[in-house]
Amino acid sequence: MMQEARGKGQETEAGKRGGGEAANQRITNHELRVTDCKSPIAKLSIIICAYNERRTILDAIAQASAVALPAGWDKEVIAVDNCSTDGTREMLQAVDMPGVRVVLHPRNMGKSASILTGFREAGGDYGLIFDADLEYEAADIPRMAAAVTPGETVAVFGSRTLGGRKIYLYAQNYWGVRFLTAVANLLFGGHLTDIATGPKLVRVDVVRSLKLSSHEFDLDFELPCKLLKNGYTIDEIAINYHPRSVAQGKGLAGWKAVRTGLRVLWIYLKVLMGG
Ligand SMILES: Nc1nc2c(ncn2[C@@H]2O[C@H](COP(=O)(O)OP(=O)(O)OP(=O)(O)O)[C@@H](O)[C@H]2O)c(=O)[nH]1
Ligand SMILES: [Mg+2]
Repeated sequence: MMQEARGKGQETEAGKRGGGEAANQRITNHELRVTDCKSPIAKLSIIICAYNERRTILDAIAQASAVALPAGWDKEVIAVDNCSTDGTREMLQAVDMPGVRVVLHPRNMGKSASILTGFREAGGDYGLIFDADLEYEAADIPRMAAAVTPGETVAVFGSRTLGGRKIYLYAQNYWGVRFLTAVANLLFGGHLTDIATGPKLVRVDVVRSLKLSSHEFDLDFELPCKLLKNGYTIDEIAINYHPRSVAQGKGLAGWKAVRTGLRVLWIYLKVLMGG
């Protein structure tokens, strides 16, 4: 088992690549320097994709809605239900909060399709993918926005491994992501530390300009590959991560994780060949 996720082994110098001696402290908001942000006004669309997440969906929306972004930033929350069958859909139908929009897919169309829907609906300059299962922290959203220089920054990814951290529950997941990240860097000339991370903040117009797949989870990997292939820079900051266990519903484990890894290599090949 890997190092326990909550509260250990995380880099303190957030926003800096390869911070080296990661102190045993979790990343906290006091390091934000939110007020230092020189950004002019920009809007962030927080995209929450949900499929059978009734335990966490309302918390995820409430937390995303409550985040205080750096000065000059506006925000909206877009929740996309991918035809959940566990009550998530009904919970979302009842959501009536200012700044929150709900989109309901007529059938399960794959996680990638939910993300594409979010970016299509986005009224912001930047879109940020925030998972509904709360494996990631809403508190990291302002930190990601603070890393943006509007007009210059194209993408900021939240990394779970920046600074040498190993905040995974399962060694297989950790090494699998390390391997897939290294291969993508090699093929597409990137310097990523965590290609599979959930929180990806990307300029909306750039996402819309890329031909992205709506199949299964392909977009998670296709997006960074296509950004790099098109010459865009992806910045990273260290973020917190609380992986759920298999007992808590984690899907990516065991043979499924191996099959997923093989599929990701196939996605890389397709992007390389121009697909
Ligand atoms: N699995 C799955 N997730 C979806 C789908 N549509 C939207 N999602 C959401 O996409 C987000 C990420 O999916 P997860 O299944 O947690 O992906 P993951 O974190 O890589 O895998 P886990 O290890 O299972 O947590 C969650 O908020 C899901 O609810 C879908 O069709 N399938
Ligand atoms: Mg998850």
